[in-house]
Amino acid sequence: MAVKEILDDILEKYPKKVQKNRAKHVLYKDSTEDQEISANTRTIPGIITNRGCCFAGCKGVVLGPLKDVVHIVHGPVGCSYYTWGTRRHKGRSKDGEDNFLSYCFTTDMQESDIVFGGEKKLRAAVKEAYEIFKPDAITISATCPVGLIGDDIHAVAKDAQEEFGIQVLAFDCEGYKGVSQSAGHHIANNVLMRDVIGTGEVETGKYSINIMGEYNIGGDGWEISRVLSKIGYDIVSIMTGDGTYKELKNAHKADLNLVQCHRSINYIAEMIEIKYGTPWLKVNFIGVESTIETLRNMAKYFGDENLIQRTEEVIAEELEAINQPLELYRKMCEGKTALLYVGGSRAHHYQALLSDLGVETIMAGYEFGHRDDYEGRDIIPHIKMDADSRNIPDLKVSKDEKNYKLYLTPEKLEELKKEMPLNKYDGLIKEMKDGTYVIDDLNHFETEELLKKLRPDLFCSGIKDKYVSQKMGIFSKQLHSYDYSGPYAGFKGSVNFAKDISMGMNTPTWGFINPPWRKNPVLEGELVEGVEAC
Ligand code: CFM
Repeated sequence: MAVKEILDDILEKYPKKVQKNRAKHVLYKDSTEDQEISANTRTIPGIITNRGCCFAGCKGVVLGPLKDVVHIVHGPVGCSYYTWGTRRHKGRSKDGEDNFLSYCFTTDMQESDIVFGGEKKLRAAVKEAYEIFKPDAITISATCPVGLIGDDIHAVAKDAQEEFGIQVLAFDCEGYKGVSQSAGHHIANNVLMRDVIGTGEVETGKYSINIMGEYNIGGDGWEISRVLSKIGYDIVSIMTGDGTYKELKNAHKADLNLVQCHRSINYIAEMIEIKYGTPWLKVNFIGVESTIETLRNMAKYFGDENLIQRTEEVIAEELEAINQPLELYRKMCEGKTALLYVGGSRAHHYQALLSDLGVETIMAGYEFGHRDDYEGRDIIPHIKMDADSRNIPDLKVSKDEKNYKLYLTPEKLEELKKEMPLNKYDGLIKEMKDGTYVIDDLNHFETEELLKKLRPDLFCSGIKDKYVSQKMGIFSKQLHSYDYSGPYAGFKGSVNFAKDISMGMNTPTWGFINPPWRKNPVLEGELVEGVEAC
């Protein structure tokens, strides 16, 4: 079904210049060749892209879920609203703890602020927020106009910090800075690394871990935490889903860092190891088999017989609870095909879960993944610094003599590296079978072409292209928001996902879709099977 000519045919429809550019971002998997892909470059102007912006990556993705912090957006109200409820930041607080997730804070910049400057308004907003909510910390995120007119958000933050005696952190994350969300992740994470992590003094328990790159979409973080707590892990902090500023301050105390979304956080995991000695393990809690492998690797890292045994007990218990429903849904999913196009890591992670269900991924791509997300971590020294990387201030860290500690000897660590993904990850390309497609920064034109030509049973993507697909009669499951469902992580999450996609792919509704373009004689040969043209 998948043939290379399909890609060539799509590229041929572009003007010559665009064709040359896009050819570097698409790939037909062939394991007999050393394949390279171009990634993390700016979108061609005029193309309808699915990407978000730098501000969305900073405020919307990394900072937003921290529930005990007031996050002020300095900019027009739309920017604040867009990064507030849409990503479904879920956070529960214990009695007496702050939770500001239900509030949307903004300076609501107007034209006059753009002309005369918005600093005064920002100062007033920070003061008002402090006086009403008395949070432990406030963040200020800059949007495009702030950078263009040059408001000094750092001066405002510094003054407020002195006046109110709490941390006020400012982020230069204007939307246009860098390629899509991944630049924003980096800007947010660097400040958290520099000013927050390492400032706490809480004592940690046995088997202490941080869960990094987990944002609790649809409650994924809760499901992961449930299983880890059941085994006996002490979760020091989650960065940042259902996370808190208070816990994040102690992140340097853990004995192991788990990295779920490596795109958004691999460099911080690396910095924590340099500064505090904590190694990181690449984990994947999406999929039953991958969750089991992750749990076994974790137990092996700590090397405690009781923990290893407890891990096996919990795996057995969890499997017993899900095996029957999963088997039922597997029968409904077996043999189906999927296209995956999501931000920077889910197009990779969800292949594990789909494969558990017998669904084959025939195309996968990232909105803003870097070459290492596609080709594996070994490629990092060979990636040229692009112009956009210069927008992200380079943070250098060194050993913190007071807090540096090693859980394992360097020799033991090296030995374990041969057995598990410690401080490394393989890219998406290795995961894909020969004859499948890998496409970076897929745009709307290519999406439509691929859907028509490949006719998958499932298209996993986001809101911007969900209905393009469904109007063609192809079920689409949003992997960003989960279409208000979830959790999809861990054991129980796998059943939720299996149920949702089984229902979605098998509903007879698709047979009733009769879109107007079917009248078009050019497309008539490309009808979804079993549907009459109108
Ligand atoms: Fe990481 Fe994410 Fe993703 Fe990402 Fe995102 Fe998201 Fe995503 Mo939407 S942090 S890279 S910027 S896993 S919001 S929780 S689903 S694009 S694939």
